[in-house]
Amino acid sequence: MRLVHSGKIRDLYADGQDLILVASDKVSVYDVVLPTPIPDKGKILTQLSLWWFGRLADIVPNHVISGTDVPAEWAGRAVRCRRLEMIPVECIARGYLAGLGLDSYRASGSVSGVPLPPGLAEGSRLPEPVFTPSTKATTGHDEFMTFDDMAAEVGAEMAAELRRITLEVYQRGADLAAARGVLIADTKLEFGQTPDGSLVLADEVLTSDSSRFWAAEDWQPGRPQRYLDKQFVRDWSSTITGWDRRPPGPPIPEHVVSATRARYIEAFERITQDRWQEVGPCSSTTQTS
Ligand code: PZK
Repeated sequence: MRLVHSGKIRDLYADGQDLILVASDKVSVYDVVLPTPIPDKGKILTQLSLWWFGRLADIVPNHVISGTDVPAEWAGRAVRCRRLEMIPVECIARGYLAGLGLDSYRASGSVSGVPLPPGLAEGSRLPEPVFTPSTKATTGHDEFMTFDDMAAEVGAEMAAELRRITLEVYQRGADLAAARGVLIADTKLEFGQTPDGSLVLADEVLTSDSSRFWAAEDWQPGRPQRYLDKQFVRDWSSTITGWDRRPPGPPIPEHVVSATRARYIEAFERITQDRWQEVGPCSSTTQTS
């Protein structure tokens, strides 16, 4: 299989007309990939993404061909998908204030040109979810663009359709997850087009790598929120003196790895209300205690 794109965490392969998206167990903090994997992370996020695609299919078609018809070595962590013409904009919806959205609010009172009310704090819930598209930077960090910037790039009709679908996907996902104890502060969606021009939801959806997941019971505006997944890695890494947050990062100790793996599983189980079960080439013959 031909590697067509290698990301920090995931890889994209071509298989005939199709693409195979493969999620690794790598984890990043402060944008640096650490040398120690979190066992099963790629499988957990892939299975969660597949679960969401099914839950969202009445809103928008998606690129998934199969979550099982993939090479055995990648079973559970790979998705066979349709090759699309990708839209060159990150479609982001935010329901809470964090990250670059918070930075932009502090600097200008707005995000992507959308004015927000005064007095919001880090972690505040927004009066209503906002669409904050950003450029797909080839180098460095993505930058917010206004709706008009986006319309100039993809056309006014397409921009309006992407905003509508993005907010609908976020609203559905955030409502469902919140009822199950997970706040989805924001999420990034990627779309592509089929040869006939219709829009298709691509990439991964509503995972903790494409979104901010917070445990609902710990949410408290006015401070940095605790992530439901990699908080242990962040907390531990902040105690490493002599790491300047540039690559290579330090190896993660075993107790942090296992606690972090448990949090990924907890997010999966809370949201899907299903038990995490290893999916793999021989899960039926894997020994369980
Ligand atoms: C596509 N990416 C981002 C994701 C990487 C890079 N269905 C599709 N058709 C065409 N292109 C893409 C997709 C999807 N999804 C996605 N870049 C291109 C990406 C994961 C790993 F290395």
